[in-house]
Amino acid sequence: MAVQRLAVGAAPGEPTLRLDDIQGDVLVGLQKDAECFVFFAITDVVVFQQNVRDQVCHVITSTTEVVRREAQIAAAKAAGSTGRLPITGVNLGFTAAGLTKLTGLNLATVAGLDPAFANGASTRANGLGDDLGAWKDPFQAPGPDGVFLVTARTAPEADAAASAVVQGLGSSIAVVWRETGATRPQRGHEHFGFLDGVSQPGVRGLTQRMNPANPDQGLPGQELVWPGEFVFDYPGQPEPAADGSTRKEHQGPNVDPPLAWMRDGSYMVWRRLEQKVLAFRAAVAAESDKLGMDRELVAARMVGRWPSGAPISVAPLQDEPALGADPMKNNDFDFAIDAHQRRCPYAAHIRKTYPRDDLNDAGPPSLAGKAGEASVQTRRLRRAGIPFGPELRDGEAVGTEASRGLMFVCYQTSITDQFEFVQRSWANNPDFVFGKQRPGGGPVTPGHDPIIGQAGGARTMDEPLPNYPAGSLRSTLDLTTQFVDSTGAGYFFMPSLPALRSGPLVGT
Ligand code: N7H
Repeated sequence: MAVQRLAVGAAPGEPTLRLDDIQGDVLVGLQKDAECFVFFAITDVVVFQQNVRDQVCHVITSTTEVVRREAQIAAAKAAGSTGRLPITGVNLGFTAAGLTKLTGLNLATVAGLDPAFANGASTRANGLGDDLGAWKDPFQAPGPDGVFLVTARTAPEADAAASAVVQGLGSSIAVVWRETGATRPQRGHEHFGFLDGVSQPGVRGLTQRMNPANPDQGLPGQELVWPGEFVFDYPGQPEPAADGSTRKEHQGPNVDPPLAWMRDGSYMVWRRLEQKVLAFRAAVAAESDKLGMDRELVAARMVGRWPSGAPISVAPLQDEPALGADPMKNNDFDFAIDAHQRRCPYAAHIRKTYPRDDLNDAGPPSLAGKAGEASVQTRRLRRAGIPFGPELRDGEAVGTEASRGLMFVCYQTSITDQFEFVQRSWANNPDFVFGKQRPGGGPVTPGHDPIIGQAGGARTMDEPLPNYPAGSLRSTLDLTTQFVDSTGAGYFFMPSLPALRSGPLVGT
């Protein structure tokens, strides 16, 4: 969670966030080394609502509490403690089906409700390239009504805390799926071996400014985003002016909650993404042999970072662990300076999912990437996933690998315009980033995001071979399989704490 320094309290011209009311996972993240997700169906609405009011509400972890815990952890570390504090966190979300049961509303008639959320994850799966047939039964339509997120410092502690919450709800719910993830022995690294959680959008009103050279950033390179992109009833990003320019420090229109009680809530995307580690390694080995490249370099070119987290845009040829570990440096780069993907391929995972100033401008050349970047900032996600499944064991082989991967979580105020847009229009789209030229002229087709891009078959990525610092050798990464497969997903709404205490959601 060193991804942002917190400075609660609004800077002049920025909104004051109602941190007591926003659930803790949304803007900061529940502290965790383990997390149990409990998906449930509501079987008795009235009893469930009463139990939420009486028993669950007061155990939901707010953002204020998460911020307090961050300070507590920092103080313990400063005092030389290396152990983990015995902290548990609980958050709660509902699908559209769950909200319909609780409120009796016909969500189809609610103006402004995100269509992706209203229709549910399973109905959107095809459009994202998911293989619905591979999804676990509980996530097939109609899917669960809600989910508890229960975090702790160990898996047994998360499991025990989750069981206590479930017990408190008695027979008003039926658990349909329950799964616990945990940080890997190589802490913070996902199953392909890369440090995760390095880059997050900063949030105006919450993230401390650490870059004296740029008041629109938290840590150097971490753009500050208006909170309405993640939580309802705050200003969102500014809209571009007629010439395509924007003033980042000017707030955009308020992101109104579609229903009054959705104020201070956020949409959460949950995806159970299996990672085929052996298939990934086999593809990296075959492609590096073909290209005469070092394996680690090929894998780093696919991700856009080295295993340590060091960005290849800054360290193009070899890992620099000190760079990866330094939050003042590991996001301090842009892509427009790398016009011919010599340092980082256009389709590398981090360049596809957050192209920074890479988008071609609609505006005048003098804006140099800035207008494009303004639209990129409306596609940001606050990520909060956790790995699941065992470590790789001897005897596993391609095709018979154990189920392991990432339970991907992200927060936003529009699943359609944020998560789905990034997955569908960027990661899965071989033409994105559009309009790039080869060094000697001629168009570039960047290819798929080689980590999460879904094409239902063969995928390619342009220019795995670095032409750094100059050169124009053409190369293509050919991928015959996907290494990341969705095996379930859900779209949830995370209500504010006041909405869980009283109001139509809980029958008062
Ligand atoms: Fe990604 N990986 O291990 O390769 N991701 N991701 N992701 N991802 C990131 O910056 C990974 C997934 C984003 O701001 C890093 O935290 C894996 C989905 C975004 O520079 C690594 C899976 C989506 C960023 C991985 C997976 C995204 C990001 C670098 C699935 C959204 C920030 C560390 C199993 C559609 C980009 C870091 C930025 C970073 C990996 C899923 C999006 C190492 C294995 C589904 C926005």
